Amino acid sequence: MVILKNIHVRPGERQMLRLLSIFACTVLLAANIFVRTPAADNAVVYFLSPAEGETVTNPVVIKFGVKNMSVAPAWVNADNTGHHHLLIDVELPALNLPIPANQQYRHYGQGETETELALAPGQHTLQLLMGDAAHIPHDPPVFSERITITVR
Ligand SMILES: [Cu+2]
Repeated sequence: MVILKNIHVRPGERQMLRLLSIFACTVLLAANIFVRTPAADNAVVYFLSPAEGETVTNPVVIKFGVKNMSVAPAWVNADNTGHHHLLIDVELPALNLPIPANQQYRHYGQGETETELALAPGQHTLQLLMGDAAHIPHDPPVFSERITITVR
């Protein structure tokens, strides 16, 4: 404090410091604004099918499995429940933000536990990630192994 008192701050710099502190507060707020839903430490999500390394044909039937957690539609907000997200040829997203929604990050917000997809021939990676009512991964996050399949 004594050191700060002795530093001479000109009016322009004072304005800059004020803006910087507002910016810092905004960043801190944004980081905490998404409250993550708790999940059981032993919650597991996995593929019932296809299997790692499997060669499949279109339409590809993908079945989602979950243990020690319940599947619920996106509008249900309860601890240790969530809905599936299928990640296709993409890395895990930020785990403290809503999961993106596009062709690579697919939401199963009705509480679906399987889907049928038409995938281009060749290799693809698939991964499951649970999300809560706000489509945010749980704390701790519940995601599957990333599997590689080949579509003929
Ligand atoms: Cu979602």
